[in-house]
Amino acid sequence: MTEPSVFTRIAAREIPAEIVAETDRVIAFRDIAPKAPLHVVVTPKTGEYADVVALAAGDPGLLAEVIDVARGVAADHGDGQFRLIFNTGAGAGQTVFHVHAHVLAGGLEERGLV
Ligand code: DGP
Repeated sequence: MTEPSVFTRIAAREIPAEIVAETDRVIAFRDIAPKAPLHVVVTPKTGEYADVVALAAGDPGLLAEVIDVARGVAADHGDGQFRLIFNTGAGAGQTVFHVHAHVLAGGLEERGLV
């Protein structure tokens, strides 16, 4: 059996995080190293899908739920506009192989993110 990922452990409340939204299957928490005033990780609570390509193929409804939670976070904590990033593969900067979206909002232009 593989070790639970850091995100599975956050969802299980084994590792503390600033949780900002949650559904039965999805959790959203502030990134530990924020790249923008609003930087939230949105992820399924369980880690069977390593990346967004696997999630889209295996459970598109869960992917839609991740995106809807991201929408809600951006609406509740900003003006509803946001950048959504799924790093896919180590060469693209993915470090946690438990699919997750980065929600970035606020000050994106100043940071060269748009
Ligand atoms: P990625 O590079 O796309 O795999 O993004 C992983 C993100 O997860 C990275 O921006 C930092 C964040 N992260 C990793 N470990 C923790 C943690 O223990 N707590 C929180 N809040 N975020 C974490």
